[in-house]
Amino acid sequence: MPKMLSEANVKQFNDAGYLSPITIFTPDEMANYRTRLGEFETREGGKLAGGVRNKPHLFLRWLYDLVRHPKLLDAVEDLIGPDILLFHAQWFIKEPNTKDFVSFHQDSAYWALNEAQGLSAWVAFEYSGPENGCMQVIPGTHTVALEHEDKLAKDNMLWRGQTVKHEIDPAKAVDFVLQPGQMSMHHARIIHGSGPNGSGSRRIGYSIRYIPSHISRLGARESAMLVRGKDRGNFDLEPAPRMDYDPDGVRFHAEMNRRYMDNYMAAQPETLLTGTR
Ligand SMILES: O=C(O)CCC(=O)C(=O)O
Repeated sequence: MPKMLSEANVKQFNDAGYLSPITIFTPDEMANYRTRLGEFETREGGKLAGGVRNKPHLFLRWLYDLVRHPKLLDAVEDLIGPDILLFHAQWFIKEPNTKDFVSFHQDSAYWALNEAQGLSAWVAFEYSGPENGCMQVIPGTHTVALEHEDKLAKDNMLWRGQTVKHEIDPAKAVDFVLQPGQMSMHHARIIHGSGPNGSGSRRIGYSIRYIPSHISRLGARESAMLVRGKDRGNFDLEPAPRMDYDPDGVRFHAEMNRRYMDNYMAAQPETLLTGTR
């Protein structure tokens, strides 16, 4: 019996590679998180750029609580099992009337995992819809690893501009329309991307990558956070921050982020690593 989702939800995720929308946080909980994000942005001088986009739950206690929220983890457990590592997370924030976009890609293409398993929970801090460049997926594309190329572009929010070398039929794209406090979940291998924000309001999501703990990396050893169940020793385990801007957490984050970025920028595409092409 699933803990939070329905059997039909689980089947939909397995068949189509995504599930959306899923309501996790109450309006009060999300209003509080939204305020905390505003404080974080102010302290970081406005736009979250560079390393603070990656895994700031390593030094922000409120965000650490969010990524371990029992309801959120129940939904993740229903799809990937009880032993769960949080492998990575990233802010995807689009300001009003900006050109930022995300090229269509498969996450697993550059994650260098020994199996393309796991999912991203994309938590909406504000409304996200077609007007402000919500995420889109191409259903059923999570079964085959496809070739990618790095297409760096000024407004592409992906560090490598990775783009799937595969014709995308826009008519097949499904929009993830989310209210604040809802999330979508997409499979590590599903083709997804998003267009620019042509609206007057911000689009804010924290995309949290969860994998089963039996998964390992093919590249250099990295860190991950055990959020539920048993560890299998494949990653260095990340400690909990005791408070916001915990000095140990800030130091740890800087080191882990450097390691993550080095590996990410050097990673070979999945098609070459696993010979799945
Ligand atoms: O936020 C977006 O538009 C894309 C996010 C994304 O690529 C991801 O969460 O894997």
